[in-house]
Amino acid sequence: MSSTGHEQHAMRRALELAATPGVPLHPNPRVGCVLLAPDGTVVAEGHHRGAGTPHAEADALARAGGAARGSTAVVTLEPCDHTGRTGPCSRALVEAGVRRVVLAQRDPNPLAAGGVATLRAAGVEVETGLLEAEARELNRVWSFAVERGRPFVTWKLATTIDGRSAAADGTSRWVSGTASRRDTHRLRALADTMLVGTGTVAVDDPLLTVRDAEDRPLPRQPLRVVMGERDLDPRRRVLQPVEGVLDAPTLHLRTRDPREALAALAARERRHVFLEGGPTLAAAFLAAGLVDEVVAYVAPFFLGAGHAAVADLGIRTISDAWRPQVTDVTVLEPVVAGEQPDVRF
Ligand code: AOF
Ligand code: ZN
Repeated sequence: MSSTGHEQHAMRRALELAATPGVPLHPNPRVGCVLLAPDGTVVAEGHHRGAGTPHAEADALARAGGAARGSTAVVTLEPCDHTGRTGPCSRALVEAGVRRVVLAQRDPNPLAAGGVATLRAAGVEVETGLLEAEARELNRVWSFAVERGRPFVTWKLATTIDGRSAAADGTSRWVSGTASRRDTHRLRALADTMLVGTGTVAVDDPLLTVRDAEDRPLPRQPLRVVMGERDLDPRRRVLQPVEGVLDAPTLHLRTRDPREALAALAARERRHVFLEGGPTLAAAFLAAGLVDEVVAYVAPFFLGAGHAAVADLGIRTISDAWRPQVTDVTVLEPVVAGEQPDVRF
């Protein structure tokens, strides 16, 4: 039997619940669940609120109480089959007397997958793949990270039109304007890890926090990670605690190898690295094929000299260029007509 109209409607609602604002993005996926009575009416709704809290199914079952018996659970992810921070949802659904389960995305996490088999073995009818593409998109980065066993890497750079990230004297603050700085903080907040190299810490002394428009740190901060063999000066700002924010201390990974660094971060359940490193670190990740997304801020200036955003990648001919696919171009600062020559991007 394929899904009913009620179930399709419920899955759209479950996707909405999963995307409830304020739910932490990582290390767990966003998941929503709707329990339907046999006549298609809603018995209860639930969603996951972050690692360590009940899963979406358990949340909905708790709200439904005895009314869950005989219901259909419509859930955006395959019910888990493992005891992690909480118990297996497959067993909880069976014990609550749920008769049928309709799910969107199979669980790509090998530690938790297997719910479908357990449910079917217990006589529960299971339908998979309803609105699967939407569910996958909702947890795009999480799915990537658990499938590959390493975090997704977003590389952010800010350059002039001629590809300079700083002037010859090292000054760089003006390269990214107010709008791009704000946009950077918006994107940092989506990641669970900020990564730079020891060189950037020595030269730029960044804070690597997520801040609001008034420059105040937000309550939830990504883990700050510095990679490289060099010792760090304990006075650097990245090593100082963030006032008013409880957070893990900055992690210093004494490795040069991006693959090793990502493995160490995967072991800490990190799903999304925001790479703001200097040219050496960027080149190392690019050369290793470990950049999954690029966010490039291009400031409408020319320098003609100065520092490059990325070090030598060994590319000597145009056909060997690294060519990521362009998916979005946005003008962040208003375009003002003036006396200067026009630039068209
Ligand atoms: C969630 N929320 O609603 C569902 C999940 O460590 P645990 O016990 O929180 O388990 C996390 C895993 O459980 C997660 O990676 C995913 O594979 C599976 N299902 N997780 O966080 C949920 N249904
Ligand atoms: Zn679960």
